[in-house]
Amino acid sequence: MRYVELEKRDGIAVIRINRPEKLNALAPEVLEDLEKAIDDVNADTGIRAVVITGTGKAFVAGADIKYIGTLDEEGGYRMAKVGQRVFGKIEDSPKVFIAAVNGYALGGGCELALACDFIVASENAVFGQPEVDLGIMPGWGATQRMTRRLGQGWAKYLILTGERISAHKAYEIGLVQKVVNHDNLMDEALNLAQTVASKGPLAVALAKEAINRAFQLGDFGFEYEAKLFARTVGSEDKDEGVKAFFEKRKPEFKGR
Ligand code: DAK
Repeated sequence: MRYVELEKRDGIAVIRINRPEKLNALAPEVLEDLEKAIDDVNADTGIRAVVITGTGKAFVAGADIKYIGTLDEEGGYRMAKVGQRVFGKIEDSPKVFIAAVNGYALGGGCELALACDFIVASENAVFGQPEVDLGIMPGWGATQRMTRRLGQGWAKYLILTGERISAHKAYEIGLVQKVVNHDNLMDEALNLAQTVASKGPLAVALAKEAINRAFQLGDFGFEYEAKLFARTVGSEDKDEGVKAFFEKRKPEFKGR
């Protein structure tokens, strides 16, 4: 892959978007490489958690504006569908994805971070949905995922004004889960990845699924939670977790 590096160690994968000369802007070929990396980690049963980050001073400074300039309405729809498919593979994955935001996360970059389960930000990070400055609106999920995460007030504020906000402001409004010293960003993100990777894999995957569906299911969400909960209670992982608790040792989960 030309624009994305993929490393795996001890059950954790790191996907690094690597087009620093254009601030990691997501041109179609970059998105294609990102999809390949996501498909790879999703198919790898040895991987439990994934950290996505960027090379240089940007996480991702957006979709590629040069490419956007070439699109007509039909091309715009196709582009929306490709990005939504790729980001959907993150959201729907049974593995935990963490965005380690090292710098600019604008437009499609902020949408990529929003598709991840947690966002850990360097204190240098800048977030925003500046599409309206270009006369367009977000097309890779921000109107939906940001609204679900932050509520309509902040989603409208950020998407309709295009204002760029600091990591600390992003933390204050609940967009970001942790703000850390820039030099510690990867260590903090990897620690968080290791924490979730040490938990019951089935429990983590099913809890993520139930939370993902919280806004679609209405009251049926409680029934859905009960069904998924029952699967975890009937699992070998539960037997192991309970046994390990009383034996005062770390559990060895198998994900079933
Ligand atoms: N696309 C293409 N190139 C970009 C880019 C981008 N998003 N962002 C930066 N670059 C390029 C710059 O043009 C420059 O290239 P050269 O001039 O060196 O050839 C290089 O990266 C370095 O950028 P700067 O020289 O501007 O660097 P600075 O440090 O001065 O400024 C900046 C950094 C992040 C403040 C600035 O680059 C900036 O404002 N960039 C644009 C950020 C932005 O507006 N991002 C949102 C893009 S819109 C859709 C789906 C998705 C989307 C839209 C539609 N449909 C399905 C239809 C998503 C849209 C977006 O993401």
